[in-house]
Amino acid sequence: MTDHDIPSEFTHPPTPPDEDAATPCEQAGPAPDQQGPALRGPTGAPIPGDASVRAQQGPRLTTPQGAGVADTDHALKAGPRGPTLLQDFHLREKITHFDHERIPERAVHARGTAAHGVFVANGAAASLTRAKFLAADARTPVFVRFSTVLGSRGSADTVRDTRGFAVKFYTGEGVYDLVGNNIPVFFIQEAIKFPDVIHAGKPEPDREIPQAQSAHDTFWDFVTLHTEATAHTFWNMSDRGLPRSYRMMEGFGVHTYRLVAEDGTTSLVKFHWKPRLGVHSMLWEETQMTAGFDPDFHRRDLADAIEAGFAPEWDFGVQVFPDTPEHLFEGIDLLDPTKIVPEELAPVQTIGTLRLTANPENFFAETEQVAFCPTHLVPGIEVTDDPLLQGRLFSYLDTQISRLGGPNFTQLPINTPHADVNDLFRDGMHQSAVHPGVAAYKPNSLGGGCPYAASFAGEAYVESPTPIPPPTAKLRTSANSVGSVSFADHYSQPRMFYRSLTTGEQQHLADAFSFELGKCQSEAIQRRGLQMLVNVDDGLADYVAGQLGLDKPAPNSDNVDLAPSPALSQRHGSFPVDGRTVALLIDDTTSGDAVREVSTALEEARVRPMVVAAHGGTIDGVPVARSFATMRSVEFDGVLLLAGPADPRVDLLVEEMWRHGKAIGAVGTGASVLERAGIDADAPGVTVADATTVTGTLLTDLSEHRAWARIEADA
Ligand code: HDD
Repeated sequence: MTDHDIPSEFTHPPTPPDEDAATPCEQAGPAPDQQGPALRGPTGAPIPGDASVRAQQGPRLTTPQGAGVADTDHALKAGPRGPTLLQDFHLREKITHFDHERIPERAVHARGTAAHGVFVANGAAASLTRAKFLAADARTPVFVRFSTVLGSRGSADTVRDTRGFAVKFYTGEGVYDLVGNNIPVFFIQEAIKFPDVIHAGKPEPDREIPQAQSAHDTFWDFVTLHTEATAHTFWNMSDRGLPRSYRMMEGFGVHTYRLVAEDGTTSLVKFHWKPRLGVHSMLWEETQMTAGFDPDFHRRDLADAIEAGFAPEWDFGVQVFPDTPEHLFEGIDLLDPTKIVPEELAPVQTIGTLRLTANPENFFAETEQVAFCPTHLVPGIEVTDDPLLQGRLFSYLDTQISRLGGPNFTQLPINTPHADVNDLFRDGMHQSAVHPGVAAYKPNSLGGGCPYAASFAGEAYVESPTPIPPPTAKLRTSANSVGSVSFADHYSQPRMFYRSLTTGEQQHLADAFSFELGKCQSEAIQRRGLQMLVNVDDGLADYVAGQLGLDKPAPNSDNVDLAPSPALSQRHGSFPVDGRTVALLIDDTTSGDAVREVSTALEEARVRPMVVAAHGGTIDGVPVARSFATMRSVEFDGVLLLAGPADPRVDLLVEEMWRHGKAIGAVGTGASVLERAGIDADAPGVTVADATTVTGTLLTDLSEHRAWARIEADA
């Protein structure tokens, strides 16, 4: 074949442009709809400047070595229809890189989402700890990752599960990681049992089902045999297992930690994160619908709220206890991670505030590659002998080495400390630093003796001397190894938790047990589940036994009545409505001005209006956010009916919002939807009036989370 037989589109290289012409990219430039969003730096703050500095978005496509690529859509072939040539290094490099794009997902907490923010200390902890980031007015950049525990990376957000709440503080004294959960107790007292509880909770190994669910035999087999899991199981079955939003979730450090003050005095603390928006949960039916309608609901909710300027905030607090050798407070063993200390006995003192202000720029680089380790500590914060925490001190570094491909994961930008690093660690997989000099050892003279040891009195991390209980023997049983009977008490705190809830909350918990145990195939496991329940509360066991069609067993443990802790219920107070969404239902006759007026009032109250209509596009100049084909009630916290289009999807929207206790308002013809659905216009959380009155009432209803009085007898 000669050159003139080859069609011009296959000639290689393509015909060069004339010398004076600009490069192809400069010729074309980005189209108006291809302009990138604002640039953000590692902390999420916008970077001013030219979009061409953004990694990978320079004007010219290149190979990884920087050679220009003219055609990335066609492989080099022997003739127009011939086989592909091995010589095409761009083809091979492009596909080889793609073949290696995935890293192992986290063994637990694989599904997560994260945000950048800032932590500001109020100084209240300054007398307790020498940690400088807790001194008055200290501001520390943070990266926070929220997660579910059991599901794979691609699983739904709204499943029933514990949620991870991991905070990385980039302090001037090194990175401090507080790797906590939204539930203050844990399934096990000893880390050695972690593989057991996770193997039981993860999908069953023969068919790998169910995904991201605890409603299956292996989970209930384990927790009913291993009764120290009762407390955590109760929290999981309660509304805490179904958060409405990561923004409305409490966080807990779970373990007791030790704070060390400047003068060496120590105290024991439990860490708490309290959301300014209140603790709020979804209803079970909502979570099921959302998992199908929008499996990314929590991820989207957090990112949208931050992008819209509704930075979520949490107060950081500590419960403080005297550091005694017994580690006991009011009879509660502080080294037992299956126990809480009620806030009524030890109030939570606020020591600072966390504010999440920016979304990650790249999910993989930041959210996926972030590596938390409970061993990332700063001077002034120490671990205790809690046997669960002690095992975690080993596990996280170990897992990062296999997950992130070697020991240099701390050099990944998201993990890089904001403090000088002079560790003398060298080489290893994915080493990206170019360390100069020869003296990677101590002592040395060739490096001028550097780095010097940090001073004990100043910046060094030095464990404070604490008494070690006399080792009488190597013991494996928890109760003996920490010398406390509290470890053997598995029911008094779940009972206290249950009795601290409102009747409505208790009913949710009873229904959750009925569902989960009902999904178990083994009757023996169901019976053990009832045994667990009757040891906590007779009425609860009675209800679930009825649902399962089994007899209620007799308790095999005494019911101990601790004082209820009202702080454990979610049903109190009213809260800011920041970032809540309200559907504005309109039709083709609705005036654009009327919609804009209501939207402005909602936006001024920091609520997000979303216009819903029969079709997309615009109506009288108002852009439609959701058509009837793309909306479902679970996306909204409230609805304002500005029109009453006759459509079964509108009726369904309002019926679901009614059933879920959401705020409903109607203006003018909008009231016809309520009439069709048989909804009482005077019911709690329902308002029919003029636009101004309805908007005001809707905001009040939103601040109370739901119209509880409509859906719960005792609210
Ligand atoms: Fe864990 C991840 C929280 C006990 C072993 N854990 C992980 C994450 C959170 C927690 C929030 C996700 C961090 C992220 O977003 O990247 N884990 C807890 C809490 C525990 C706990 C609050 C008890 C109070 N964990 C625990 C034990 C062990 C582990 C007892 C092992 C002995 N956890 C891991 C892990 C993970 C992890 C396998 C998986 C991915 C990772 O560490 O980075 O090492």
